[in-house]
Amino acid sequence: MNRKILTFLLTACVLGACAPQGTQPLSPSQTLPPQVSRTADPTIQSSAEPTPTTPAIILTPAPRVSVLAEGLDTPWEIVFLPGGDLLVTERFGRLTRLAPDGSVADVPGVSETGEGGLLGLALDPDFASSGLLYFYLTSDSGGSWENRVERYYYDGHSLSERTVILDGIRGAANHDGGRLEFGPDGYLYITTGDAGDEQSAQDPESLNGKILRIAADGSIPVDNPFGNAVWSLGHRNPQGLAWDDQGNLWSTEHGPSGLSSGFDELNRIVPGGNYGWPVVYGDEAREGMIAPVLQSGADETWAPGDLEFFEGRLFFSGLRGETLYAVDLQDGQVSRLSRYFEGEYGRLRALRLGEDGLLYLGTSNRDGRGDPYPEDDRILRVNPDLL
Ligand SMILES: [Ca+2]
Ligand SMILES: [Ca+2]
Repeated sequence: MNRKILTFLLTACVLGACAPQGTQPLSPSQTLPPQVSRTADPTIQSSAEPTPTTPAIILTPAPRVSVLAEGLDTPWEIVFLPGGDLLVTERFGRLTRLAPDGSVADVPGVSETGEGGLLGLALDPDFASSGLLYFYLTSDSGGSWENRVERYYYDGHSLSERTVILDGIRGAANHDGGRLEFGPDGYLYITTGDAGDEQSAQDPESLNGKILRIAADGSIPVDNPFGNAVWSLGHRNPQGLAWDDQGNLWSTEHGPSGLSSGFDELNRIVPGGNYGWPVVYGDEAREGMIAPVLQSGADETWAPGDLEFFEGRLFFSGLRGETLYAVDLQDGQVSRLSRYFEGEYGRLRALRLGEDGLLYLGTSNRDGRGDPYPEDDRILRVNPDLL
C-alpha cells in the first residue's frame, strides 16, 4: 500500500464513499443517474480502542477489479477533479460527476451520431484556479457534421462561458477521433479521424486524420512543424494518447475496417511524422512514412480506445477486442503484449490512471455495437499491480 492509495482512500472516506458498508441496490436503467457503487472496496476500519487524537487506520490493498459506478451510457473519457471525484463524458452529451452527491450537466450542441458525440475531455493545467475544461464534441453544423474543441468554465456542477477553441474538424458517422490530452509541454494534443475522407489524412492543410497540437487558447505553437495545428499526419482514426516516462508521445489507432479485421496500430509520435494512412498500413513500408511500433496483424482486431502509461507499460483498452492490453516498453521498444479480461466485461474504452495507482476503465457496451449487461455501462477500477 503506497502513500498515494492511502491518501485516496482517506479522501474517499471524507466524501462518504466508504460508508455505509453493505450493498446498495443499483439501478439497471440507463435513464436514471449513474450510481457510485458502495459495494466496491475501499475498506477502512477504525481501531477498536478509542484513540481520540490519532485513530488507527487499517488499509486493505485494492482488489484486482472492483466496480466504481454503473448505469452510465457510453462513457468516453474519465478525468479526476482536484479532491478525487471523477468527471465522465457520456457520448450522448452529458458530463457526469461521480461522487456521492453526483451531479450531471448537459453539454449543449452535441449530436451523437455513430461514433460521434461528446467525446474527449481534459482539465486545464491550471484547473484548480481557472475552473476551465475542454471538450471534443461532434455537432450538427447546418446539415453536416463538425467536430470542435470547446472550453467551458465548470463550477463543480454546471457549465458556463462556452468558448470555441478549435473548429473546422470534419465529422462523420465514423472516424471522428476525439481524444484530448495536455502534454508535459503544456500544449493540448487532439486526435482526429479521417471522417471517411482517406486522402485528408495526407493533406497537411486538413485538420482530419491527424494528431493536432495547440495552445490552451487555440493559438498555434511557434514550433509546430507545418505552421498550423498539425503535429503528425497519415492517421486513420487515432483515439489514444499517452506520454511515457521518457517524454515520448504514443498513440493507438484503428486499422482499416474495410478488411475483415485487424491492422490496428500503436505508434510513437514524432512532430511532422507521417504515419502512412491511407498509403500504407500494417507493416508496409514507404520512404517518408513511419511504420507502427506494434500492429495487430490481419487476424486480430483490438479497436483500441484509450491509452495510459504506468510503470514501464502502455495500457490500452479494446472495443471490438473486449480486452485490456498492456505493452511492456524497454528503451522505447516493445518487448511484450499482454491481454487481460478478454470478453469478460465487453467493450472497453475510457481509461485513466488515478493518482492512487489504479486504472479506471469504462465499458462501452451501450454504444450501439455492444451487448450490454443490465449494469452497463460501468467504470471499473483495476489494480495493475495484480495483473
Ligand atoms: Ca499507420
Ligand atoms: Ca484517458
